[in-house]
Amino acid sequence: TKEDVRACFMRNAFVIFTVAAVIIGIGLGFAMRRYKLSHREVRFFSFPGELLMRMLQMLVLPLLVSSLITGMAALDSRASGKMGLRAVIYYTSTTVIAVFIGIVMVLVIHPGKGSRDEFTNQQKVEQVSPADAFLDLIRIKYLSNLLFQKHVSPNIVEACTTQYKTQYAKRVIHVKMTVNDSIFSLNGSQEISREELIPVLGRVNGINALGLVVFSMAFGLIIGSMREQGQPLKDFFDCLNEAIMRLVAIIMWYAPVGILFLIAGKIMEMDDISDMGGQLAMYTVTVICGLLVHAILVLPTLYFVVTRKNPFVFIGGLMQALVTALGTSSSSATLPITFKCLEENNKVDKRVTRFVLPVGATINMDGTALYEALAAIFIAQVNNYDLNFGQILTISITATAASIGAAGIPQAGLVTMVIVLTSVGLPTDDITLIIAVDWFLDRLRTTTNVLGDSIGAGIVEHLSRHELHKKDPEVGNSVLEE
Ligand code: DAS
Repeated sequence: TKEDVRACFMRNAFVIFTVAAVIIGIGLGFAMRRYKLSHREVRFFSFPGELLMRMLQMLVLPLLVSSLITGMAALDSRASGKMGLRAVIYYTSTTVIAVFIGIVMVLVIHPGKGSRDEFTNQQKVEQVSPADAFLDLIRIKYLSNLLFQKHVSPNIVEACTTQYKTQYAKRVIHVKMTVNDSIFSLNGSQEISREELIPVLGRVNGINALGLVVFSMAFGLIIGSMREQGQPLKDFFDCLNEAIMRLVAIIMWYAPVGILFLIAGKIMEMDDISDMGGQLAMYTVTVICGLLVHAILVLPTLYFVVTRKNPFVFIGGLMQALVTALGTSSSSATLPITFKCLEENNKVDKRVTRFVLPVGATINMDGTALYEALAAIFIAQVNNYDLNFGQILTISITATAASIGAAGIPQAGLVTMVIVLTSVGLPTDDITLIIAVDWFLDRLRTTTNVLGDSIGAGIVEHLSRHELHKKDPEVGNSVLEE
């Protein structure tokens, strides 16, 4: 029908625009590198990208709450229980497989060959403004503080109070950070008060989605059990969800522009690939290989085995979300577009997406789990520290836990890696050794995370098809069935 043709054109147009935006963004970024803009000028240049991030992040909270509540209210507790169990089994198994792939890759390729001296001796150091150094410091410290350990872990403080310099960040930061009164002094002179710190904190503060997810699920189940009495609330949240999805439809037109500037801005700030040391280059290749094996081989195979459908057609419908994840490096910010792609392009039942996606985006991070296990073993290799089987097993468990603990915001996986390193006694300040390439690898693991969540929705929907199509006489027509 005319409607189908229009929908098909729109979907393909979006994909073409977004992929074109990535290509133009990369080209523009490399073209602008010759002007060597300062950090501030780059921030100004990539403002259209920052705008997209903020628009998407603004939608995440209301979308997460309304979709979970309507999703849970539409299912009776028996159906949601079965669906939830299937989702948890999927999340656990794919995360464990991802960790296994990460460990095998890093042990086989062994990117940390060579010595730490060789690694650290290749460093080139250049002074940066205290404000930029301070933002670096906050990103590392406060992400760990807000996301995981309810206090600034001393190891991390140690990492930044000693002079730390990495091959690519070219930053020498002398920082004295006193934890109690939260006064930071940079280079021994400048005092930065807590008042100045709050806006920066707000910026890096991830959405504590885990708590929100649990509340919304409980609340949705309760109003679902209230039957007619809860109908007004169900209708309200369903209407709120519908309104937000319409807002997402408008933002999606702007997404290619935002992604273009996000990628261009990052390329402009990127350090010269040419002087990347051999070990860091091999580490980057190892992570990319691991993520590709998981994203191109494991997840599509799992989807095909369970649903007997062509996984690449399903993935084709997700392109807009995958590219947004690549551009924003935040699975939470990508969530609105993931919803749109699954419900409109892949026609996944809304009672599944609204239940599975918000939970998945928060706790199911295959890319992050693979990355943290791999990076921890790489750091051990750089330190010529041989891990025994028990330690590798510990890394597997803590990398899985760390990926659950990481929020869907940029570089969360870098920060929760503190748990993994601490669990096997590795120096957590060695996180600074891999910061230089993290902005790029974060994009790839975020894309893998979003792919894992989306494939999970497709698999759970297929496994729950009986519950979804069976009318439960008590529940009657679910509010979501159109
Ligand atoms: N950027 C995180 C996400 O949004 C993943 C990570 O940091 O590992 O999924």
